Amino acid sequence: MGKALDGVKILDFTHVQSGPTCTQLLAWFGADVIKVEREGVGDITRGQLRDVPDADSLYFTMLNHNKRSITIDAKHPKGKEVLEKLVRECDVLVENFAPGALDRMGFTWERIQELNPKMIVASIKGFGPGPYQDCKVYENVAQCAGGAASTTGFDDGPPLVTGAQIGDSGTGLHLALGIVTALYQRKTTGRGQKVNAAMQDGVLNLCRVKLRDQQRLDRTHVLEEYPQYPNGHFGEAVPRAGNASGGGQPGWILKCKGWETDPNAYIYFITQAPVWKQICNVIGREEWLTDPRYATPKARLPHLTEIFDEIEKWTMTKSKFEAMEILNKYDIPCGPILSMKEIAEEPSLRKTGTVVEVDHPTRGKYLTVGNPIKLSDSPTEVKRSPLLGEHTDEIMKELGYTDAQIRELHEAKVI
Ligand code: CAO
Repeated sequence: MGKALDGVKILDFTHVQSGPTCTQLLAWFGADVIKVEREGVGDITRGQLRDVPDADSLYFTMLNHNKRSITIDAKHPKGKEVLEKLVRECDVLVENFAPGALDRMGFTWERIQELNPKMIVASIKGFGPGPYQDCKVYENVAQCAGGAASTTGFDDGPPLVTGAQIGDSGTGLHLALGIVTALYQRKTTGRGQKVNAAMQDGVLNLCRVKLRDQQRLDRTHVLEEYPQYPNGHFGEAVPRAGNASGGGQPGWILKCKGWETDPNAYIYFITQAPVWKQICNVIGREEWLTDPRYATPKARLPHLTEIFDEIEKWTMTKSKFEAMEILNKYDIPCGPILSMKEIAEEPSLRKTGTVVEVDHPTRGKYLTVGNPIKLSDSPTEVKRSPLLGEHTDEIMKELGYTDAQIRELHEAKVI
């Protein structure tokens, strides 16, 4: 079966996590992704956090599936010639260098347009135009500057970053959508365009509901679904809401049987209004149904802590999976706190290709997260990441270089 992006050629100048996430997605949808790496060095993540000596790290392998690797010294005149050929051949150039690095290499937007007016140039930077536009940025900087850290954690603790890589992988996902949109628009305009995704913007987009709450707080000086209500203090900015659900359906993380020794024996419990009756019945608090302090969602808001304490008395008598089974029967929305170990071993995730085992020539078998987006006509087959420069000769031949020229460029360490 063909793939959705068959025929699309990507010149992949990305490194570390944000850009590689984007191009990996495009590769999974069938694009030919040619990853350009520095001769002899490669993407810095190949050697970072290694668990197998001399083998590409999981950091690298898990972000660079289904790509081809070519090594080129982009600052050598002969290397630039190779790159110019690639610019002419490809549909999209994706990069996440520090601000200005691509220009310093000589590949300005104007130069790329001269070489290939149809080329789409997609970039991730830490910040958009403004006071921080020249800054180098990593994941947690973006989480802090995008509003995630100030709104994550507990009221009495410091700002917290989250384990979800919303700055890197989140922005990569945003950029991928920008690229396919630009490819679609090119069908009618015949022209390429610039696609920019700033990590601060990507994080803020994912924190949209907190900007919603900021404006509600400005107007009403209170956020009734936050744990600070009714006894705590609201300042000028949206506070950290602990494990509150952040929506119109109050929720919290509750202990389950075994919590004393298992750090993940917890369940997320949502007191959705339509199933309030079922919740009261399950935990044996039928009197709440008629008590005016608990009868309506609005009346319950000042009592949420007490309500969750009562529900927790029930969840503590069940394992998280037993609680799930009982609550699901009544359509009560809840979710077990799953450890990475449990996720890695979950058979249903293996079955859907969300968790995939891949074999690699130097590191052996490892698990990775497959494509989370499933297209019925373009199924994803996860192929191992390339070794450094594995496809250099193959790609050079496709560009029309002879064996003798390729040998010469190898000897000069240009490729
Ligand atoms: N041949 C020759 N030179 C190459 C090359 C190649 N194939 N590939 C890269 N280089 C050069 C670049 O041209 C650059 O040179 P100059 O500084 O002289 O212009 C140099 O390598 C370093 O590139 P960099 O500044 O992008 O890399 P860094 O490790 O110093 O910074 C990072 C990394 C991620 C902080 C920075 O790239 C960045 O801010 N990127 C944008 C935001 C982003 O994507 N961050 C998320 C990263 S994932 O957590």
